[in-house]
Amino acid sequence: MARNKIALIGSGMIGGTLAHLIGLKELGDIVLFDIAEGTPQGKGLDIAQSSPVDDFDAKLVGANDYAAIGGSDVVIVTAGVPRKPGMSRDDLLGINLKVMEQVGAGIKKYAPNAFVICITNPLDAMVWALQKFSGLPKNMVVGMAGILDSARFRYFLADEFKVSVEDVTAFVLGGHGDSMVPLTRYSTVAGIPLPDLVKMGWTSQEKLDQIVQRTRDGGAEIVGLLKTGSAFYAPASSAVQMAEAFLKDKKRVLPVAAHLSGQYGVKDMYVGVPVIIGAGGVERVIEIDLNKAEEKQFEASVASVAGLCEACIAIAPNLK
Ligand code: A3D
Repeated sequence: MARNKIALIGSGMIGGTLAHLIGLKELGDIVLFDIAEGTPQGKGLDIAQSSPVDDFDAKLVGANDYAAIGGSDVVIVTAGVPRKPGMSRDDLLGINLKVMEQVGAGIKKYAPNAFVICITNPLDAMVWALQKFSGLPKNMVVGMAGILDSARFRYFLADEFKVSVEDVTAFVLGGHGDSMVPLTRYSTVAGIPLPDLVKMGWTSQEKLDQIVQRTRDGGAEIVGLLKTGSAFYAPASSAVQMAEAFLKDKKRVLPVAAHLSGQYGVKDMYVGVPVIIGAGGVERVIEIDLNKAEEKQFEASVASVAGLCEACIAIAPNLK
C-alpha cells in the first residue's frame, strides 16, 4: 500500500513544525509548499536529514508550484501572516482572505479529494472562505482551534490541580480564542466535573474564572512573549491530531471549527463544536444541550464569527 501524502500549504513556523511531527509519527510523505522560494525546500531537506537519526521513513519535498500537492490525502493550511504584538486575529482578515483565495484554487485543481485542515487566522472566517473558494465538500474542510484552546485549558487546570494533563479533559465551544465558550460542567479531572471540584475545595470559582480568562488570552500571551510571531508548537500538535484521526479512521471526538447547517441554530457558518472525525472527514456534529448562560455566550461567539464572514463578503462578494 502506498504511503499517505500530506501537503502543507505554508512552510513557516507552524508548517515546519507540522512537517517534523508528521515525519516523527510516520503519518506519510510530506509536501511543503510556500510562495517563499527556498524555505519549503530547505525545511524539507533539513527534516529529511533528521530521519536516519530518529528512525522514520518519509519523503519530504519542498515546492513553490501547486502541482506538487497533486493527489494529497490531507492538506493543512497555514499560509498567510501571523499576529504581531498589539494585533488581534481579526486584523489579519484582509490579507489572509486573499491568500485563502489562491490556496482554495490550488486545492480545487490538484487535491479535490483531500481532507483539508485550516489553521490560518482569523480561523472561523478563513476556514469558511477556504471551503467556498475550494468548492470541496463541507465535511472535508475543517478548522483547527478547539483542540488548541482546550489543550491550553487542560494544561492550566492540570497545573492548578497538580495532576497529570492526561487526567484532565476540557470541553470548549464557539469561535477561536477571545470568544471561545469553555463548558466547565463538561470539563473534568478523571470524570469529576469542574463545578464539583470547586465544591470539593480543590480550587475556587475565582481561580477557575482566572484560568478561563488566561485560556481565552492564551494566544496573545505567547504573541506578547515571542514578539515576532505567534504560537506554533501546540497549534501544530493539535492539527496533527486531526490529520491522524482522519488517516487512521479513528472516529475521534474532537472540538473543531466545523460547517453548521442548522445545528445549534446556526446556518452556513463554521463554528467550534464537538464532532466525530474518521475516514469520512467530519462524520457527525455532536449537538449538546446548553443552559441559558452557555447559550448566551455561544450566541455572542457566533455573532462575532458572523461579523467576520460579513467583512469577508464585503471584500470578496463572490463568497455570498
Ligand atoms: P509564518 O511563520 O509567518 O508562516 C506563514 C507562511 O505562509 C510563510 O512562510 C509565508 O511565506 C507563507 N505564505 C504567505 N502567503 C502565502 C501564499 N499566498 N501562499 C502560500 N504561502 C504563503 O506563520 P505561522 O506558521 O506562525 O502561522 C500561520 C497562520 O496560522 C497565521 O495566520 C496564524 O495567525 C495562524 N495561527 C492560528 C492558530 C489557531 O489556533 C487557529 C494558532 C497559531 C497561529
